[in-house]
Amino acid sequence: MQDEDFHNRIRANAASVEALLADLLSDISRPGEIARPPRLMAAIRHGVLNGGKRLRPSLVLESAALFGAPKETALRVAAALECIHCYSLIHDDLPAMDDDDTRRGQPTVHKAFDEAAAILAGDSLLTIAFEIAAAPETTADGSIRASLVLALAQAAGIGGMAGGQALDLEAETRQLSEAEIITLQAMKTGALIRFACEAGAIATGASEADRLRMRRFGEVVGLAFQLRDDLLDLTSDAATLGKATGKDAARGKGTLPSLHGIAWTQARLGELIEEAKTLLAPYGEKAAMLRALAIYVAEREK
Ligand code: GRG
Repeated sequence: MQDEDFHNRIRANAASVEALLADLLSDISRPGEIARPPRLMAAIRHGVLNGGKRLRPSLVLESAALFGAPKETALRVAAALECIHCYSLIHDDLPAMDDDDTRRGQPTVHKAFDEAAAILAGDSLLTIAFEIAAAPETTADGSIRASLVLALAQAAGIGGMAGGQALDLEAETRQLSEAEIITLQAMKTGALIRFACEAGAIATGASEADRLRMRRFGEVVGLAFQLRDDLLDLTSDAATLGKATGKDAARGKGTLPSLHGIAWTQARLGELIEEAKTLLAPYGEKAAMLRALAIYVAEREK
């Protein structure tokens, strides 16, 4: 696939999900709601409609396209997942967690508004994600909606992202073993990415074999995402020699690139790209975009 086609498609994916998110997160109340507080909605939009890469939505849309899911289903699942991702970033930026002032080049939600607004914006995004997935507009098939909601809950919850964040906070007080680091990362960042890749198979009621194949593909992409993220951090910390904060240094000790070095990490990323290609091989050219996304995740510069 040509670079230009890939980037155009990523941009189109992002634009279509952002248009739906803007609609779903507008000030206008939906049926079943009593009212939408304008300041809460403004805080929510500040945390969502602010220029993320929309990687997870693109993975959902492309896995859905591979299995022939209706576009509306794919877009709504992508939007639901991005709401959960944005909630996690808003809460992660709070003083009780990572204590960050900027995100995606703008003030974090608690800086632009206040801490209570950021907590409530995150809570609301987590909740609306399930409302979006569970609504009949997602698909008329109730059992597929239930499967999507279940998988989304498992990815976001105790055994997924929230549990991974808890382990990550523990890592600030003690050195984790390599096995613990791998588990933490599979949960904290891997679980949502795995869901994104599996979503197309779930949304179309694909065979168990297809679902498991896409689940493994998602694990591989999640691992590559984290390794690349940690490698970018390691090389930018080295470039800013000694400018890393104590918190950055504590986190840096808990990554695979910091344990094994840059050459090992690059070799591992190469292996993961190969595994991703092997997993997608049965789908042939139909999986070209997912293949390109796996490579992009492993090689991206930001
Ligand atoms: C608060 C329950 C809870 C969980 C937070 C994912 C997470 C758990 C925190 C994010 C911390 C962080 C910056 C981790 C590094 C990897 C990561 C998830 C980066 C952000 O994802 P991108 O690069 O971001 O896809 P954009 O802005 O493009 O959406």
